[in-house]
Amino acid sequence: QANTSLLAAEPGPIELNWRATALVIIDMQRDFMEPGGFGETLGNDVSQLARAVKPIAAVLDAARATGMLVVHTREGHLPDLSDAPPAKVARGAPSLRIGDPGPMGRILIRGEAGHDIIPALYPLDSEIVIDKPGKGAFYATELGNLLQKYGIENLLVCGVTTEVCVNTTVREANDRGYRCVVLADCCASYFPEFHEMGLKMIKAQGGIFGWVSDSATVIEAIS
Ligand code: C5J
Repeated sequence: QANTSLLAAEPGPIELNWRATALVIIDMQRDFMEPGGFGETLGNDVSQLARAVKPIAAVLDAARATGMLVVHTREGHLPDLSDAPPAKVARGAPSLRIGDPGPMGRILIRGEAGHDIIPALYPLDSEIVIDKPGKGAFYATELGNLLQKYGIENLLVCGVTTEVCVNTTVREANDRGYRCVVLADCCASYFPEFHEMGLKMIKAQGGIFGWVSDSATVIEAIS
């Protein structure tokens, strides 16, 4: 594998130095993906997210084989909710609020079964796991420092949900100078139309927040 290659993407191809590129997998947690978690308590159809799992697993396998830096994120809060803004906890009309006991443990609380990453995409011990209290992966986390330490300039971004935590993280990363390539088939939303628009927002205006590509294109480029 060459260090640098041109990746087909929209709004146009992007030259990537793969040694300065990390795979970032956003919030593939049971609380969003499975019945009984945070996503479902908010009234969402969690089956909408399942389509992203296989493409992410394929990219993850390829990334692991090349030794690419892999970062997984998890949205959630401390058991005492001291990092959960009351305005977040109070939001909406969920059947269970953040911190309430549910079938997979307390909703969106670190250490509970529902907060953890789904078995199909479980991190290796050598991979970075970022616990984040917000939607963006940079807010109140060590992610920026870690990416700097590893000399990362580009992020391949996957995960859920496209318009919420993926978009927020991409916008944060873009403002910090990272070039983000979002892998369309590796993201999903409870609302298919938000997924489409979330991707369009990233690549519009000449790539105002970044680029959009897909799993097969990346796997071919790095394998
Ligand atoms: C949401 C996320 N949708 N990971 N979180 O609340 O996108």
